Amino acid sequence: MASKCSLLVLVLVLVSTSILSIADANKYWGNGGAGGFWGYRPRNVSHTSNTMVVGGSQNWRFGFNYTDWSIKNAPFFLNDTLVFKYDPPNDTTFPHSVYLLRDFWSFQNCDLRRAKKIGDVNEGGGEGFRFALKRWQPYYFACGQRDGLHCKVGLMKFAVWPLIRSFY
Ligand SMILES: *[C@@H]1O[C@H](CO)[C@@H](O)[C@H](O)[C@H]1NC(C)=O
Ligand SMILES: *[C@@H]1O[C@H](CO)[C@@H](O)[C@H](O)[C@H]1NC(C)=O
Ligand SMILES: *[C@@H]1O[C@H](CO)[C@@H](O)[C@H](O)[C@H]1NC(C)=O
Ligand SMILES: *[C@@H]1O[C@H](CO)[C@@H](O)[C@H](O)[C@H]1NC(C)=O
Ligand SMILES: [Cu+2]
Repeated sequence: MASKCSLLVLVLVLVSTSILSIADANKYWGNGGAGGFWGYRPRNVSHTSNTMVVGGSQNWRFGFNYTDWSIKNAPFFLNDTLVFKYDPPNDTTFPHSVYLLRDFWSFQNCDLRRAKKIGDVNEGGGEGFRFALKRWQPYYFACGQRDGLHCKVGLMKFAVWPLIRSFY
């Protein structure tokens, strides 16, 4: 009899815990599904698009791991805007730029031969160079300075494939 009672108590505890966790999960998922899902970084879902400074407070510079940054700041959505901030060159600062590489192979190899320059060395000053992810495609970004050295050695490259927001 005693053991039946404690079994009943145990079952009740288990049931109520699971009800509580379901309620918690609903609260968590009830934000439209755009945040928190599968470890995604929660976002302000009332925004239709986000603007992000590439590299955060590190801006666009030699030696910061932008692959790592892009993984930690994923996912990106269509119409999100990336902002590249880099000082215009002078006697003391090194120039940077922003190129779109053509394909994964060029991205892997930092091959700039057929790349498209989208932000030149003077465009990263002030509010920075802004680029909207308008299309559902992979974007391969890289700094084009020193014939790929900034991309290769300086880690100034990353890839993003923006998601369609309404699906998430
Ligand atoms: C979300 O964005 C809206 C509109 O910009 C703003 O009013 C609101 O305070 C934001 N909410 C959070 C939690 O940041
Ligand atoms: C940059 O970050 C990526 C992802 O976290 C990691 O795999 C890679 O080893 C890092 N590269 C360097 C040179 O630290
Ligand atoms: C992106 O923005 C344009 C206008 O700037 C709009 O026409 C288009 O529907 C938007 N696309 C998405 C997926 O939000
Ligand atoms: C070069 O640019 C940096 C960053 O904008 C600035 O701090 C520095 O004073 C500039 N140096 C010269 C010589 O203009
Ligand atoms: Cu650079």
